[in-house]
Amino acid sequence: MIRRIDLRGRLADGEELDYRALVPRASADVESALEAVRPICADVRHRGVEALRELTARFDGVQIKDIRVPESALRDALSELDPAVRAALEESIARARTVHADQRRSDVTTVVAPGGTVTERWVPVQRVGLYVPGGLAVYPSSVVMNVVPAQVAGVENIAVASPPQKGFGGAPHPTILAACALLGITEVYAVGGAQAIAMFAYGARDDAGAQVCSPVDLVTGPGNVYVAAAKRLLKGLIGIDAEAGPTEIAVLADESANPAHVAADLISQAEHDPLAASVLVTDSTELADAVDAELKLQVAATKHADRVLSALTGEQSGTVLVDDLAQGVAVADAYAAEHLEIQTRDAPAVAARIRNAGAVFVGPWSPVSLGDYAAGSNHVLPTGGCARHSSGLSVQTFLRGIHVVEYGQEALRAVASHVETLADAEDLPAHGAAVRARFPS
Ligand code: HSO
Ligand code: ZN
Repeated sequence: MIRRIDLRGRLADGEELDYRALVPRASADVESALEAVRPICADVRHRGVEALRELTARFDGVQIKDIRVPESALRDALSELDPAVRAALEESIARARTVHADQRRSDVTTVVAPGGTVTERWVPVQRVGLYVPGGLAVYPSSVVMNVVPAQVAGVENIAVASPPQKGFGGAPHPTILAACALLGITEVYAVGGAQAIAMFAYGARDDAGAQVCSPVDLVTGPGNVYVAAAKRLLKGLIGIDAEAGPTEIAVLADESANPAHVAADLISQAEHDPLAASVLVTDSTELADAVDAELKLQVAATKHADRVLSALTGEQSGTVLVDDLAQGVAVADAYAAEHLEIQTRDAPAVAARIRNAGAVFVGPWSPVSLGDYAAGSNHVLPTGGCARHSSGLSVQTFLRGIHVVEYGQEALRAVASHVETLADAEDLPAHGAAVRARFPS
């Protein structure tokens, strides 16, 4: 059911393989969503809450009076939350806090020369907007993954937006509200899609001119292609984490892997979206055949079989057959998966050779679903090959490192001639003069 890309023997034939062109990957189409999103952002910018109400009626089919969810609704959602879900969310939050606490940065002062220091001071972003997607599923776990690093970084002002749900009186899903309440978040908006990103970027006023949502400095969180397009459009005015695409899993496996587990993991991420990508990279045809057989069995029995089947049979998914694990590592690096599982003999050693991945899941007992909910790691990760240059959400996402430069008179004097020389070399003599003015001879 999943297509095969057979790379075996091709290196031996002397071929040079461009793995990035050979691995399965859907072409991202954020560009074509830009035109649809541009007027939406302009409308929110100019007409604020009024525009948000109209866009929400048009895109979500929900009439909302207030875009802001009352705090009482957050408290009610928490008190009505299933105790087992509450316990699971609490565990997820606790583990995420433990891991993210270790990402805190401390200020570092470097003495560059006698009397001359540069301090890197880590300062949290002041106000952030966290986007939690709705769509085919609801994601209280993504509330945790966005909020925890922001809170650990020390962000003072955190707002959350999530699409209103038809069945819930125009509020986001109650489990999302409950997760916000558990984390102490009180500012939540029932707004989704591109319009939510525009609301965060521009802020929004009501008809009477009252500020209902203040603009934020940074927006994070995954979303659909319109959310990604709005982020691209508004980047600069606001900071963004990444333009998230559909979720991806790659599994690098040898014949020691359990095919039932590999198939289950490929299906687990295919469940997100018909456009999700599931990629198996293996040097064992026996394993590939066994995974195929397992996929047939398991897809038939899975709840969201339709979208799983679309994802697995789409051009973005496939099994890549390689000569050996060394080539498997090269393929995995070229693919740069959002999630990469290593299901091989001596998995930690193979994992240590990986350079490009959003997150790596090592060995038979670390499935991606563990990381989605309760490993302590973050699940907002780079997709579409962006793991070649970017990391997932972390405390660092919410911090800025400010260089604080402090030189005394003698320290400046000691380096003044070099500053002047470089200023002259760039034909910017006023730069040199600014230093010389301090040392009249
Ligand atoms: N696998 C998704 C995150 C998620 N899974 C949320 C379940 N809920 C992207 O990393
Ligand atoms: Zn997932």
